[in-house]
Amino acid sequence: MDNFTQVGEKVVITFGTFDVFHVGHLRILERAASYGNRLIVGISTDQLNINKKGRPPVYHQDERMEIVAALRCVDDVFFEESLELKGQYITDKAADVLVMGDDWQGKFDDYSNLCEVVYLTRTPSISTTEVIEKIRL
Ligand code: C2G
Repeated sequence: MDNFTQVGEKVVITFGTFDVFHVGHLRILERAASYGNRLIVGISTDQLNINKKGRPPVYHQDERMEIVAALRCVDDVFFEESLELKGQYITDKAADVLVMGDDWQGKFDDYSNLCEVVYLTRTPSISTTEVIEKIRL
């Protein structure tokens, strides 16, 4: 449990890069928050993105974190340094529910021994890649 979580609160955790923040990001965070009383968000570091996608995000990790932390539905943020540490983060934050978009469907089922695992439908027709492409045109 982190220092700010109160006993009896239902803690929801989710993870993401949230680069070039858009309405799909906002909607999944708002829906994730509705699964409990407290939403904690792991922001993928720039290095994790370089390892995963071979390029850094458009926005620096400190800016991505600042944007997500400012949202009304978000209670706390931290950096996600590695995908393999997810179980550790769930335990450290005493999360009751892990929420992810369904592009990750089935990928985190192993964590169901630590918390409830929920996949939510992605918002159609928007992604960071599409926004970048549109700006380029
Ligand atoms: N998302 C969504 N609808 C979209 C786009 C994204 O619901 N149109 C969701 C994704 O499913 C994800 C969250 O928004 O749950 C963050 O998306 P990304 O920033 O693309 O996150 P990603 O790079 O997939 O990082 O440990 C997991 C990773 O850190 C997730």
